[in-house]
Amino acid sequence: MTKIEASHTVEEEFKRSSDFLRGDLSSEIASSKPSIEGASEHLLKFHGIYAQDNRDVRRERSLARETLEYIFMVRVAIPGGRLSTDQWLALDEIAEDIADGTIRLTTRQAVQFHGVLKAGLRPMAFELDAHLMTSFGACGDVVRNTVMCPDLLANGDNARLVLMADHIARTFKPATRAHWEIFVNGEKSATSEPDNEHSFYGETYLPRKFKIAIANPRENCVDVFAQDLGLIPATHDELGEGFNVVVAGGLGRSYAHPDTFARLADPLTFVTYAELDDLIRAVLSTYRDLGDRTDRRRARMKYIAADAGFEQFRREIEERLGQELRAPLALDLGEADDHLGWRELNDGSLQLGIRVGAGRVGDGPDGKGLRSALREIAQTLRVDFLITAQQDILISSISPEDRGVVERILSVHGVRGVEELGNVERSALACPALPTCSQALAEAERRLPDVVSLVQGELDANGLAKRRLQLRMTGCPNGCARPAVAEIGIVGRTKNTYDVFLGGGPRGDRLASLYQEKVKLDDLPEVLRPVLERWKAEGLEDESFGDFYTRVVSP
Ligand code: SRM
Ligand code: SF4
Repeated sequence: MTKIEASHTVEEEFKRSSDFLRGDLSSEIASSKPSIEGASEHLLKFHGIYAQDNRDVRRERSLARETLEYIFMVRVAIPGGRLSTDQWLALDEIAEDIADGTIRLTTRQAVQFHGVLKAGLRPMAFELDAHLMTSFGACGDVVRNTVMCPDLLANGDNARLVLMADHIARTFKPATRAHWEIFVNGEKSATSEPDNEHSFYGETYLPRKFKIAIANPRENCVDVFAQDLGLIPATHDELGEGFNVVVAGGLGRSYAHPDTFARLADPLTFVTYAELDDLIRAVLSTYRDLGDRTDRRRARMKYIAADAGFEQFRREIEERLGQELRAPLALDLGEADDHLGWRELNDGSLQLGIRVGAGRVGDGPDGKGLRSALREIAQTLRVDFLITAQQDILISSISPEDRGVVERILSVHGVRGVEELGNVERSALACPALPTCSQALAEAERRLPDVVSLVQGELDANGLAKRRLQLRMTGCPNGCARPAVAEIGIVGRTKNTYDVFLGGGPRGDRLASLYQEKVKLDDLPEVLRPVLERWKAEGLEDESFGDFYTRVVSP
């Protein structure tokens, strides 16, 4: 395969001349300017930080010739989404003291803080480091936060598997000490890291981000086919335990670039535990060397596989590995488990999954709400917290005798149990979009409750109230809440309109197709009514909406 030869993007030069992600960040952070721009803004992303402005006041400030309201978003990488009570309490304190009072759980089991001022960046990094967390590598052209089915973590009897998300995070995190020097104060850092950058990253790191997920072999709650590299535990008759590996997925698209598209990952091979790191390195080096560094919109690994053909892509990985890849084993991934409600774990302890609307953990104006409830639980009991890829939170390792304490605290704070939720609400996802995301074309998280009511209302009116329906909404086609694989995907097109995609499903193994363009949210019930009516009339018993749509309406 050949390398794309043309002039590289300016971002490539920013990386190359940054002395392993240092650039001018130290002086920029110390300056009195409220914002950070240019090369430093790009480098900042590797440190998990996005320079943003409050878009709700952008226009009025511009008209009044005032400076914009500059704020930062900080993303904390949390491998597999697992946190101790101390870590949760530290995040809660950061939300209160440094950010906008909320903790935003992400679709990759990480945490985001919004509304952070520049002066808060160093104190936050220091606080995170003191609790063995970091925002470093949560964004940027590197291996991102590794997601993992919470059931593998909390119920796992295979010690190697339980540690896998941590192992990947440690092995593939950039090794430069830049973050600790700039933000945490080098030598004193608790999570001190080695000095030399990995050879597989080099000076210019990857062409763009790279995403890894570890799925439960029984259910696809992590959307493993949306990843650059997905690992699905499997057992080979002769070789024993290991992973089926799928590669070259990705969901982002851009309206302005018609040659961008969503792609599902394809099965690549089966590897044993001992072979895994070398395989990941071979895939990463293929991507590092052959990814398009001339156009960031087409720089993801999926485009190498799509442009060259999957067989050619596979051969390139084999060449780098120095051996033939064996065939993958058969896959049988079921529908995603949302992990909500009470369940007993293998060790006899209990777990409670709580729905978090669009991942936003906060309190109401009366000071009561999910954030306070979780804080009180963390202060009272020694439990684990697990963030799911559905933006929800699980309280895990609860002693059976403490169940009443947890229930009382949640009820005092008005946190609803899963049995009180409507079926659409139960699985709906939305990205942050306005007012923080610079790429948002339309609202998402803030309008999700209205959209859920509209769609649930339509189900109720059609006698479908008890049927599950998976709805995901984003403010643009980058697809951060993974609408491209949802039964109903609502994707921001203009300020007030959305493209509606139908036909994905909870197994995450099928792309939804465009059903109608430029729909106003108020018109959604009318737009969906004909297909929902057909689902009721023509659907097989227990056939999901996505399966029905793909079988009958748009085969
Ligand atoms: Fe995303 C960019 C939020 C998961 C595809 N994503 C962004 C930015 C950073 C906007 C920006 O570039 O300025 C958003 C921050 C907005 C804000 O104000 O907070 C953002 N993405 C999110 C989160 C928080 C959505 C959520 O509701 O939870 C998720 C954080 C994940 C994490 O913890 O690491 C998030 N983003 C995803 C996913 C889903 C996934 O990874 O499972 C995707 C689709 C999968 C994929 O990567 O193909 C996704 N985000 C994108 C893209 C398109 C990338 C592409 O190459 O196609 C962008 C745009 C970009 O990178 O330039 C983007
Ligand atoms: Fe922003 Fe678009 Fe991602 Fe939503 S989908 S957070 S609008 S980049």
